Amino acid sequence: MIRRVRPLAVAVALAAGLALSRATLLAADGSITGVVSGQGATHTVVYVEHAGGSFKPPAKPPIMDQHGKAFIPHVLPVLVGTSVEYHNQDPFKHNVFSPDYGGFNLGAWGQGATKNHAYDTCKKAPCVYRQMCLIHPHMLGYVVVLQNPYFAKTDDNGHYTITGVPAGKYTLAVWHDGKLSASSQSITVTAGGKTTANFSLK
Ligand SMILES: [Cu+2]
Repeated sequence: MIRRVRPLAVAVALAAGLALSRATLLAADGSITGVVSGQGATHTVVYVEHAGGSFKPPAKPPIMDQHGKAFIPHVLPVLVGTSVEYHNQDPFKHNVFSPDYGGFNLGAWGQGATKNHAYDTCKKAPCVYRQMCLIHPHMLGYVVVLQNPYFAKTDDNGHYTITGVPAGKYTLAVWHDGKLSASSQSITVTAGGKTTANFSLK
């Protein structure tokens, strides 16, 4: 009888062990949420200044669109090493260049075509690259290159949520496209917990 039960018991124990380690892995992450007030616009990035480990850029490049003579989104936060895909949806040519950190110029192209640029040379994040167009000098956007993937943009009401953050102590900072700023904050993320951090831009 024991002989017949034992393999099953081992299998059950193994499965339970696997399920437990998976649950432990998932529960080891927490989230950071809060409100950024006094922003007057929705173009605020909340980000963990530095996190240990190495991070892989997303396989699917985020898109920076040129539409209605504007960069959309106006602010695009990315993990260092990320390749950004540039689109042109207007029925005329746009150019993309940035004068920052040595600069780059992707040239000019018409509707429908796409170009990529990899933001892989940022040595000390955050690196803020202004997005500009030689053909339309009033166009201005931003790519904010960050050290780790724990960042979020605020919504229309200033709310933000950063999920999947490993438990630990971090410095949380904000970046705003205007002249506004706020002091960074020391925070602790706990396994499965929700840490609240609010900012007031001045
Ligand atoms: Cu343009």
